[in-house]
Amino acid sequence: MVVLAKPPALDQISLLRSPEPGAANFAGVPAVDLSSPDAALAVMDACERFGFFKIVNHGVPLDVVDRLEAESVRFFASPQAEKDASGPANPFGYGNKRIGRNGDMGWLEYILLAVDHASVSKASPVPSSSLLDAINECVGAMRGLAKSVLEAVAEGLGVAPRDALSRMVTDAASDQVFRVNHYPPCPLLQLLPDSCSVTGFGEHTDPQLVSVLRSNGTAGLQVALHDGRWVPVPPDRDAFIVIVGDSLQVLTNGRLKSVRHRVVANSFKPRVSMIYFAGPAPAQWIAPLPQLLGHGEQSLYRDFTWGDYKKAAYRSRLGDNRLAPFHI
Ligand code: GA4
Repeated sequence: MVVLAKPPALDQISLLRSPEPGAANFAGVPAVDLSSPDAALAVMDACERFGFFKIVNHGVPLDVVDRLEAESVRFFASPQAEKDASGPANPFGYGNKRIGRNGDMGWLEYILLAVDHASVSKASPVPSSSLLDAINECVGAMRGLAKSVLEAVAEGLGVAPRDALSRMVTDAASDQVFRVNHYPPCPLLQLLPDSCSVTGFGEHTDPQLVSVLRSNGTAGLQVALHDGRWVPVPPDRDAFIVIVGDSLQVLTNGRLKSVRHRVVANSFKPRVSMIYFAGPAPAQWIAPLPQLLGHGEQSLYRDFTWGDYKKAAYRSRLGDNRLAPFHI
């Protein structure tokens, strides 16, 4: 057995085997133009086959995302003591390496914020007003994309009304979260064998309905295909990535499946990503839409509310299968 000596700074962070080169006859990340007439079909097809896709031609002005990227880079470059003043994240605020409350660690720092309606909640600490303005602009745009995606999913599933899913996340009490992640370069990676990567953000599924992500031009995001093979998602500054979450899996009675994803650190380039997580109101029942249950078909899950699920999620480890205990 080969025992790898980890450089001390990586002590608590797990190492991964990189995906096999060319691990897939995977044709690449499916791209969907939400303004095209067949968008609903394309969204459904990508969600069913892969559980993720990228939105191109989305209409979000690039300066909106560029501004948040620049503000984030500025914040993460500020002195550690200033950053620490907005943390430690519990769960909201500035976080450094620690993810959640149960010992998960990654090679990143981040800001995690609660969103009320379409802007950051007054209760979430944001380091500066210019960063807050930039985040709020992005929240508005990415929330709009999540809404359009969920409308397309409803249409693709043949569910009426068209807002049957999207209204869960636009509801005044909906539980939305926004995070900005900064993965600093990890030069120590060069001391490890080529087949090894350092965990930036460990593998997990997102608990919400959908997540909308945008990153700078640095690679790192990887997604597990339904057959378990990991594939890299090449960075695309001009696109948004959509990821199916656990709640949408249950709402569709497993027809769509949440997708495991992770981020690996890069030795030279910093990665900055921003993600909007579209969750429902705490009292919302997460159960298959009645129109999707055929005659005599039963739910694959026992009924629970988003509040129940979230409570359970915060007791779990990042990589746990959080839906397993709800399976019938
Ligand atoms: C994963 C998706 C989102 O980033 C997040 C994460 C949350 C956190 O970072 O506080 C969790 C994780 C995420 C799922 C399980 C729990 C909670 C860390 C963790 C170990 C903000 C979310 O909603 O769930």
